[in-house]
Amino acid sequence: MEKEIISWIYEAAERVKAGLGDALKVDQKSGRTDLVTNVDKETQAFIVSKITAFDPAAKILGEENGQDQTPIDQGRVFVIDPIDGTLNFVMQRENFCIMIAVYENGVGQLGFIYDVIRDELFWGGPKVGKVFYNNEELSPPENRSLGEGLIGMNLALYRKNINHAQEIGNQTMGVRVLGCAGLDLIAILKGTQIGYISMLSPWDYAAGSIMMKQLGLPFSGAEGQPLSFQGREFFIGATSAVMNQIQAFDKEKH
Ligand code: 2AM
Ligand code: CA
Ligand code: CA
Ligand code: CA
Repeated sequence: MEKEIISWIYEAAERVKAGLGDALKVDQKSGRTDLVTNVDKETQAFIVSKITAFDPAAKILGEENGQDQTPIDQGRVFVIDPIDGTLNFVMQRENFCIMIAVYENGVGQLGFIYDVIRDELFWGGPKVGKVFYNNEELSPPENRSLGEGLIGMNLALYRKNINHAQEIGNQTMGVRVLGCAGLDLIAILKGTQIGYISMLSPWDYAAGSIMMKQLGLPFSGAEGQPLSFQGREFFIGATSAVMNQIQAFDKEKH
């Protein structure tokens, strides 16, 4: 299955790259900065057509095209974020990813994050027992603490200091705002960021969390509880050391 999924991702990416010079059809979703383009919708439809030909019984949970309500707990469910970082895609034509995850009866089996412009594919999970960066097996990153690295954050959380985001950020070497959840989760897998704090929907964290789990990296909701896979929610993913510090910090300050 993983070989097929990788081939769909590369084919989808070729289509996206072939259209990079074309005018986009851009629509607003919840507001001025929450956008969807024809490329988001077409990329999801393309991936869904490949999935349906491969496994007609599989279910789809995808951000676009009205497929965003499917539960992940029964049968095989493909979770798709066709373009993660749409605002970057529109404004920069880079710093966006294609993400796919596979759940079987609620258990994450495979995750894929592809940084299209940098040609960097991160993929793996329990189904293959490993995580790969292109063809190279990835080792777990160093278990660094807050003071020893950079943290990724959603800017609104930081600005409004939700769940002590500013105090947490101030203990790190620096806060980064990449505008693309997939890139932040890749950074944790690679060890170039010690964590990521954001407000995310299931398709934003599905692929990345499967690979994090495979490498022994924790992720959770605001109070350390499991993610709900329903709607948008507070997300923390980090090294074990940083996760412990954030949880202890929350208890101290309450
Ligand atoms: P998207 O580009 O697929 O929508 C931007 O901070 C990151 O958060 C992106 O990965 C973006 O995914 C995600 N995100 C989740 N919900 C969002 C929302 N309502 N508005 C903008 N970005 C959102
Ligand atoms: Ca979106
Ligand atoms: Ca997304
Ligand atoms: Ca998206």
